[in-house]
Amino acid sequence: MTAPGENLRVNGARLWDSLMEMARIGPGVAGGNNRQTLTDEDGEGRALFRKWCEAAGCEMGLDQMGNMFALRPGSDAQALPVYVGSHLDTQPTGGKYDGVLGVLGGLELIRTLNDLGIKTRHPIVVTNWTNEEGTRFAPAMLSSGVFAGVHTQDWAYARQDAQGKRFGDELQRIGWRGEEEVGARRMRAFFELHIEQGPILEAEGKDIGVVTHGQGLSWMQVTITGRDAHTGSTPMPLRRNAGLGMARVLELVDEIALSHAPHAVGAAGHIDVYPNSRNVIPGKVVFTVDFRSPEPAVILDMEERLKAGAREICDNMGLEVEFEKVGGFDPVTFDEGCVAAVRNAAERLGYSHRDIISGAGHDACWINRVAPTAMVMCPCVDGLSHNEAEEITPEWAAVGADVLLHAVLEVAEVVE
Ligand code: HGY
Ligand code: MN
Ligand code: MN
Repeated sequence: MTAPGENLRVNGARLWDSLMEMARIGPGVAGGNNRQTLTDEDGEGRALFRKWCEAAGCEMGLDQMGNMFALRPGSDAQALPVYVGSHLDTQPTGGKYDGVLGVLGGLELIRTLNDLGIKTRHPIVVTNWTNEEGTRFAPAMLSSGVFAGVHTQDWAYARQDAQGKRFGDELQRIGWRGEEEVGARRMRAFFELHIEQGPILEAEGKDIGVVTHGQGLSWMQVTITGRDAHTGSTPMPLRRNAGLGMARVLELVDEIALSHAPHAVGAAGHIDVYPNSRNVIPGKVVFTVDFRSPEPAVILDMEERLKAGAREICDNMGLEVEFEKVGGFDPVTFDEGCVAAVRNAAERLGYSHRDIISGAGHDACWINRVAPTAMVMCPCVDGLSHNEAEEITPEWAAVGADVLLHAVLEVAEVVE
């Protein structure tokens, strides 16, 4: 088996065109995307991805969570496939590249092998994981989690969005519920190409992030209950203001995360205020605290201090408080062999690189439980993501896809 030549590169222009064409589906209001999971726009994006994969000679598989698997046969049908991929669903104010680069970078890998007539012993499969973002249906990485045995399919099907719609019903409605059993597939390895979603690679002028670990995550949903009352006629001492209670808890969240500087982070991105009327003191608020750290003990400490501190704040204000863990996973150590394949590829291609810990969660974090897994990262402008202004350069996209291609070929074994 010979390592592929250094001059083997993807077609960066074709990759960029595909990214721009996919970005036209589910446009946001400020140049990004709003292609939330299991919406009609998600269905449209899936159809376009399937069309492209079939045009590239792939056979499309679909499982009962709507995970898509585009198979390029290898010379040895018995060899376990090497999987690549990420997710096509976006945040409501998402960028054009978060997840999409990993799916279409995988497709570009197939297109390049087709162009050059390169055969591999192991089959190669490009994957689109359903509902990575977890924004419409919590938690994040829902379907790769079912695939890895972390969640049951029934539990996932019962997840509801803000309108009370069930995941399983919406998957059926858009026509992307497959028959294949979730998690039945066996993988030789899984590689995910993703934008960094942080500032390190761009600031250090590095082309590639060799992802050795992923930090852990905790999503704690907090419900604070006070009493709706008139904002004008209710004397201040008589108020039970759930909104004020939340404000004090959010201050505490910031304090807790900063106490574990420089790596821990904490914030609340999801906040519902009831009744959310200009002249009613909020009687109830529901918000989700997102804590992250590379160290499990730090995550536990942050969760415990949140609960103790929020209870004290609410007791002093005559408010009730309840907690529900709605998402979470431990820090991840990726497979050394696959990480080395990524590092070797960057070296061989002459791209600058550095080891990095992923700040964001990815499907790779769950798939790492069932297959040797690694990630390739490219920089993004100002480290900005989960924002419609998310931006990368065509060069960064192509370099990331080149490294993905060479890392996969090292494991999938090129045959003469
Ligand atoms: O939340 C995350 O880290 C990922 O973007 N879903
Ligand atoms: Mn992502
Ligand atoms: Mn994301």
